Amino acid sequence: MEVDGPASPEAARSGPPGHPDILLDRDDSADDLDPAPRTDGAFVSVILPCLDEAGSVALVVRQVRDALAANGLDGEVVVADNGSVDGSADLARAAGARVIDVPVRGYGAALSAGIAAARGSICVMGDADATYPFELLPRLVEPIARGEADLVIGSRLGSARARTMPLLHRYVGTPTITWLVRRAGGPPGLVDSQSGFRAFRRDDLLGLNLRATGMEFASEMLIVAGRANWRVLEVETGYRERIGRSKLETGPDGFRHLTTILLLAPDLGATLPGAALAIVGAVLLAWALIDPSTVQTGSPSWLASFFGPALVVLGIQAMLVGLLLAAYSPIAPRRRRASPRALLGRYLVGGIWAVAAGIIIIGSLAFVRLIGAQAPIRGSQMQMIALVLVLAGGSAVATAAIAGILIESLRRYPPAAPTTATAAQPGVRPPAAAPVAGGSPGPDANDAASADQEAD
Ligand SMILES: Nc1nc2c(ncn2[C@@H]2O[C@H](COP(=O)(O)OP(=O)(O)OP(=O)(O)O)[C@@H](O)[C@H]2O)c(=O)[nH]1
Ligand SMILES: [Mg+2]
Repeated sequence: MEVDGPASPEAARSGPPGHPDILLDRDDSADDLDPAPRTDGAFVSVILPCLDEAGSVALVVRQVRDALAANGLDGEVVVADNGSVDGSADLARAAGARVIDVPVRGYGAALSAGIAAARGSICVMGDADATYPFELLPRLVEPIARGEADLVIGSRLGSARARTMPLLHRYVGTPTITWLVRRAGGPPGLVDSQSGFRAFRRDDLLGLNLRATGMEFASEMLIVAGRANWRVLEVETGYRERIGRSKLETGPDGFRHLTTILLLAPDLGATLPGAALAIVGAVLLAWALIDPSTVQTGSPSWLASFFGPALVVLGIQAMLVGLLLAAYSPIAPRRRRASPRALLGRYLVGGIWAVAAGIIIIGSLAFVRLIGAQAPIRGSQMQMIALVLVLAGGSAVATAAIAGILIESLRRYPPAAPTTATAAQPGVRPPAAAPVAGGSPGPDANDAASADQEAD
């Protein structure tokens, strides 16, 4: 599948689509690791997004530094903080991390800025709450360094327990979002889309030009990478009980994941569900029209006479939104589709015709009664059709009008460019940091100059 937006220029080197779905053993001990990981001397930056993790961040920084040193890896720990009020930044710095203060709040914003500021050619991201086993770092880094994968994900589900992950997340939230991510273009065999333990090449990731600022960053990365044919490898790493309070808010964060998927895949989020609703509604509506007992309260077809029109109208509304989003979304999969302007024109014209047809039907019924003629056969059913036409048509006109006004206002008054460290592009020159293990940065580590804010 082709990405409409700015996919990684490195995607082409990934070769043909292929997503090896290898799950390593579920033992999260480091015993079975290669004692001398083959990483070709790459400099590794481990990015820890951090918001009020005073209870764990220093421990995690030390764990990462130990893992780097134990495996003979050159590297650094970058803590991306934005707004911690519990002294996390100072604790992280004292433990040996380079702390960057990101002006835009949110998990995704922090990670984007951290990755942009990284010195390493290879980046690993992981939480600052001591849930991820950083001693398994080589499992994530090696496939990237050897060029065997573009993205390695440490999967948690195999060993997740009720105490480490709420059952709602384990059995409902994560599988549902993972299914949607796969359907929206993410890696086909993906199991754990919500793991925050991942490794990739810094420049490849920045080339994806991710925009999400919150937790939905996790889904966006997978969908955009999947569409760019990244080779994604999932390895079982396990998941530990968290230290401190979780920052994940099930409702709002789940909603942000869903809206991200809707933006990236409007067909999946709106057009197809809308079409399904409209078809079910049309069947019910047909039943209600055929069955003469429709208007008798309590009869089965009476229910059909309510749900039929309702589902048809709601389904059409969802389809209209999906088609419009697909037409305007710079990131939705490219396919043959009408130009946005032509589509709005069709909505307007089609909507006006539908409203007019509804008014003609209802007007005819009223006229017949007015001249005292016998009530038309199936008058109530015809009234129902008129109502559906007016509502669906009015919906199309309203959608076109709102979208048209919004688009025109954005054209005339474009929003100011964000002043954010997340506006990261390949080539950003990050600040220097003391290497953790070994003396020199990797061959492709960037120079020291940087526009990023480094809190001292
Ligand atoms: N800088 C920054 N970091 C954040 C923000 N929200 C969360 N984080 C960090 O991102 C990591 C992931 O957040 P968590 O609260 O652990 O979310 P989670 O891992 O999905 O949920 P748990 O399984 O409960 O840990 C943690 O290290 C947080 O401190 C934020 O707004 N800004
Ligand atoms: Mg966590």
